[in-house]
Amino acid sequence: MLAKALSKETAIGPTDEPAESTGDAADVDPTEQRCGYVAIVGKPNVGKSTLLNALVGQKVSITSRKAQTTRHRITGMRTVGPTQFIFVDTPGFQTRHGNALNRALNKTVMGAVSDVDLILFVVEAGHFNLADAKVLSLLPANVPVILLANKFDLVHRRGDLAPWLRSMQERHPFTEFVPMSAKTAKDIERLFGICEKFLPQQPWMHDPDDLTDRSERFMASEMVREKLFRLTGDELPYTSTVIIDKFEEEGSLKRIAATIVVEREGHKGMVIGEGGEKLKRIGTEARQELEKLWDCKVFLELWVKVRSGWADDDARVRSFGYE
Ligand SMILES: Nc1nc2c(ncn2[C@@H]2O[C@H](COP(=O)(O)OP(=O)(O)OP(=O)(O)O)[C@@H](O)[C@H]2O)c(=O)[nH]1
Ligand SMILES: [Mg+2]
Repeated sequence: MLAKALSKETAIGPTDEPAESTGDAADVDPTEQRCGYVAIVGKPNVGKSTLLNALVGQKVSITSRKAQTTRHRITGMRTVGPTQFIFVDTPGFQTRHGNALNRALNKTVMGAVSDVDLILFVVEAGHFNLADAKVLSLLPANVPVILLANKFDLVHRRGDLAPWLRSMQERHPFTEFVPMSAKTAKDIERLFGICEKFLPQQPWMHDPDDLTDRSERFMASEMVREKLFRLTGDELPYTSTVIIDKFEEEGSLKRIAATIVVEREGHKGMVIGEGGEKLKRIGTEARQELEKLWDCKVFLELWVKVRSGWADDDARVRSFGYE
């Protein structure tokens, strides 16, 4: 499990300020502790993972301007005073193609919302379309839902938001409306206060320094995937994935070998780039992030393989680690 014993530079607060330190377990009487699950759901690309990272104060979930970045249920924890928040980031709910990968992603979303104390339903402030409506229709009736109108910084005429908010009120009995930006520290602080009252009084489930329940191996594959998403143009379809072939530790060095799996021979060239330039950059940037995250030296070796039709093949999708 990845804990907070990480280098100071990795502390990415929502903006320039590093995240405030978490509570000291010894200071809080277990009978006064609060702890609970908060699921973050919404259509692709609305900023769910950006929000999770800001709430946790560290990058535990990868982000990009492309849709379908998150493909797993990713838990991030933060303990503030007597309260331990366990946030659950989810893939953006897929409404377009019904391939095996998208079915697996949607199953992950549904599994994540079934047993939580609170749901943050994330939309882009001022927008609501069929894809948002589909996600909303799937939320369980017995869990409080907060409407989180994200990317508020992009709304130029804020007065226009009032009629939109009224129309949203008619769509679902939301417990609260929170217009905010996942990239603004003050908004993130405010959100903790809003969510706290929904969490039950019960002992913490994690060490207050834990950041995520995901393994280092998983973080390595995700970091490579993030760079792949960010450094290749829109031409590379989302049907690529990363598998870790080797993860070895030698003292303070981690040796990792990973394979980027793409669907077509042509995609392979896009990932490798001219003279191997693109692949080299993906590797360098992923290695640098991992070295910061773990505060140790990383040796990362990358390969590219073609597996045509993997995203349409249930067995293969499962074998690549999707539920
Ligand atoms: N302007 C602005 N951009 C934001 C905000 N929050 C997120 N973004 C951007 O929106 C894009 C998508 O962010 P992600 O956090 O990857 O979105 P997601 O909902 O997790 O996407 P999927 O995992 O694909 O479903 C990125 O380019 C973010 O930088 C915000 O509050 N304001
Ligand atoms: Mg995401």
